[in-house]
Amino acid sequence: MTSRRDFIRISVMGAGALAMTRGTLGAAKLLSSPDEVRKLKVDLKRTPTYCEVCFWKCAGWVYKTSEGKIWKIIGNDEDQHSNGRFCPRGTGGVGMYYDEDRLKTPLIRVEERGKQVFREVSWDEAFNYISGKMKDISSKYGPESMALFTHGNGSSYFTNLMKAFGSANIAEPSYAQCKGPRDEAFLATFGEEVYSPEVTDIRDTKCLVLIGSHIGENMHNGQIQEMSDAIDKGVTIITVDPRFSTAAGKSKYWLPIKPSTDIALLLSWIHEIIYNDYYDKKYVEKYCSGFDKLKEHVKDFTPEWAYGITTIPPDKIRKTAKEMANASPAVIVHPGRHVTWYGDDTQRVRAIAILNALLGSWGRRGGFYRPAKYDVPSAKIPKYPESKKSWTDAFPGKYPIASSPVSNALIDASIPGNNPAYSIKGWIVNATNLISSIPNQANTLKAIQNLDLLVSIDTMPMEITGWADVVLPECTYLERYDVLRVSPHRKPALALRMPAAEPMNNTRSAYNIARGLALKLDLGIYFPFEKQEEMLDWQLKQVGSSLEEMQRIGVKTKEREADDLYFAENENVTFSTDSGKIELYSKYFEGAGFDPLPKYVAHEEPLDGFYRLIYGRAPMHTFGRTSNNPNLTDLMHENLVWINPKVSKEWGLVNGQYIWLKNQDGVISDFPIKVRVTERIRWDSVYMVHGFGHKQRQMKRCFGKGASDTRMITKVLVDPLMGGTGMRSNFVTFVTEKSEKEVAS
Ligand SMILES: Nc1nc2c(c(=O)[nH]1)N[C@H]1C(S)=C(S)[C@@H](COP(=O)(O)OP(=O)(O)OC[C@H]3O[C@@H](n4cnc5c(=O)[nH]c(N)nc54)[C@H](O)[C@@H]3O)O[C@H]1N2
Ligand SMILES: Nc1nc2c(c(=O)[nH]1)N[C@H]1C(S)=C(S)[C@@H](COP(=O)(O)OP(=O)(O)OC[C@H]3O[C@@H](n4cnc5c(=O)[nH]c(N)nc54)[C@H](O)[C@@H]3O)O[C@H]1N2
Ligand code: SF4
Ligand SMILES: [Mo]
Repeated sequence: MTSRRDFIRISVMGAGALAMTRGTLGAAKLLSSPDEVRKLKVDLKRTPTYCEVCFWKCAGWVYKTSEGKIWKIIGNDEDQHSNGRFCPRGTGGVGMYYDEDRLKTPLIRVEERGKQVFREVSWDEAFNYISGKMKDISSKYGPESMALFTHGNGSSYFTNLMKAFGSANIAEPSYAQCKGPRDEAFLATFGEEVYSPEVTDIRDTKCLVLIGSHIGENMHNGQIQEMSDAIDKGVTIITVDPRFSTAAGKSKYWLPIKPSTDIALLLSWIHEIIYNDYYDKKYVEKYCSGFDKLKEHVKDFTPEWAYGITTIPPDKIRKTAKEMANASPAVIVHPGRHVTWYGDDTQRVRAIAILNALLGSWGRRGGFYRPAKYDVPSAKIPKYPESKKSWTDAFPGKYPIASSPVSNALIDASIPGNNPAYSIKGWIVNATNLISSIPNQANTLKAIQNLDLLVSIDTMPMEITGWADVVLPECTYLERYDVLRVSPHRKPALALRMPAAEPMNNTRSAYNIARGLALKLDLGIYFPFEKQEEMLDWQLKQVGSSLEEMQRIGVKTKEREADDLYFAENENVTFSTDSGKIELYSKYFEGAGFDPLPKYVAHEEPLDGFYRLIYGRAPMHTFGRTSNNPNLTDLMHENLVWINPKVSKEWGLVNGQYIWLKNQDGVISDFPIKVRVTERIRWDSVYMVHGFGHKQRQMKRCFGKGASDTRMITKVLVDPLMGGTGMRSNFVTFVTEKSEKEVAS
């Protein structure tokens, strides 16, 4: 069994390598370990923050040099998300501040959309332009014809602005491109979602089942630390992945499943667990409904049946089912996070939820804990105007169980040819690079070409800014206050982000941008505090703290009100489902016209000479947002395409060779990608890391480096229940020489 030290090596390596990077940080000398930094802290000014490099939101301290330059970020020891330790990306976050390619001042487009000819303008002119267009759209089509796409911590301010304006069309890609199916599946089953950070009690688990979740490359900090601790305590890990992931390397069982067949494996595990009486009878009897129907449903889904579909041998299915049962209830079948894979994703995650229920892991130590959080009041503002229409009215009846707005539905509603019942005419896009986060780029661009207004708020000249009418430069997280972090965890906690430096150039914080726009739209009453810090201080005082206290401590944790992290023995629990029980059989899905129990349906297979394109994360990057980060490009500057040796031999491809990828619709990657020949991927698939292949020349370090998976994802399998975009439905072949025509296109 590998040790914890070995598993988190990448994190240490990352920090070490960063410490050795060149002058980009502007500091004379960089130290290599947080301990050394801690020793020095008495001499240095430190400012609390929480990280914005990914959405785990680790809290930490920003240190400055004696000359006042931002120097180093380390974890806050009090913080449950980080336990005092940042991942390499978080440590490298300083590079976001020092990136010389950052957006510097507001811009207004002067030529055709996409040509990227802009003029520099003042904030006042930019706000006048945007508010004028928004008022036009509102008077012609109604305020509901504006939509907001947003991700990250500025979201709440733009959400407030949009709601005050009269539109509820507010979508985050973290729903329909990420965890939406899992949230809906867990809501339908347990009446509760799994939140972020996930409420998986990994540190105390005895058996961890990872269905595609590639923890170790997926570097969500607290999660990876808990997994390392569990490894040290001898946890059994079962990894289901067509690729030998980092997690597979730490696993007792690696099940190299044929992609897209996971539901069959899950059904056969459920079969094994029920028909061998492995399930937690007391728990199922007390808390669950629909057991008999489930039992009948999985009657024929034997390991032999699943073998024919998944290529996983029956004895392995049996053994792994037994392992789960032995560990029950301290077992976690991980719900995953980015789960929009094949369009049947809500049903796949429902099977995962059902399996957890049978094993009695929900609400149990080593399974899923009950989270707790601070209840921080929002500023007192007038009631929002009633929105007469919302995204659900654009295509009535579509995605009936979606509990959040679906980004791709809003995009589709912006294309008049789709005949939406009403059209979206203007977008505000905050901190999301829709060109690379939404599949089927041609569709997104078509929507953009039909808009009356596109505003992009970003820190970097990313692809989306190139299509905008107005670009508003936000300062980085190191230069601003932000919402208080109140994410649920084992104990309620608050974390503060405050500026460690003045906003560079002519940039502003999301709060100031949203409030500035609100004032121009005569909606200033919805932003009653002129200064964000006044609002934070007011909020903190409502929960017994203050800005002054939080500036000193960064993170405030309190004890839970009751000792209820797990269900008590024989506790009577009412679940927030229709029946008050854990619904193994979902009447809710049935009522909406969907399968009440998950079914396996076969997916399309690659044609000869084509391979399924699968993708994932690299430890040192977050999507495409870090691709130009001077610290992180030092660690990884391009992605590679993983190809099985059998395939490379057939094609005469060698390690290190650059090739282009071409998909089933004839789309060719914009840039060549380097081949990595490896046994670690099945022969029927190829793998690459998401977030590379940037086309924006303004980002000098990452332009043209590697290939974009999104460019190749032209076929999307949309989840009919909630609108999630399944993206692993594309097949690629290899182009070793690009013809002149292809290069020009
Ligand atoms: N093909 C493909 N598509 C995917 C995925 C995939 O793996 N493959 N993953 C999906 C998943 S799981 C998710 S969660 C989504 C994520 O999708 P996005 O949220 O779009 O993520 P990023 O691509 O990182 O884009 C973030 C944008 O925010 C900007 N930004 C960074 N910091 C700040 C800031 O402080 N303020 C402002 N205003 N802007 C900032 C960045 O420069 C960048 O333009 O993508 C989804 N789409
Ligand atoms: N370093 C780093 N960490 C991150 C992020 C980041 O950008 N960088 N992003 C964060 C975010 S927002 C998210 S949502 C998560 C996403 O991370 P996760 O939810 O852990 O992973 P996925 O992207 O769903 O899945 C990637 C894995 O699925 C495997 N896979 C592909 N097809 C199949 C299949 O058909 N069946 C099975 N069983 N496996 C398959 C791939 O080989 C790969 O190992 O990561 C988070 N953590
Ligand atoms: S996991 Fe890493 S990148 Fe994400 S918030 Fe934490 S330190 Fe930042
Ligand atoms: Mo995500």
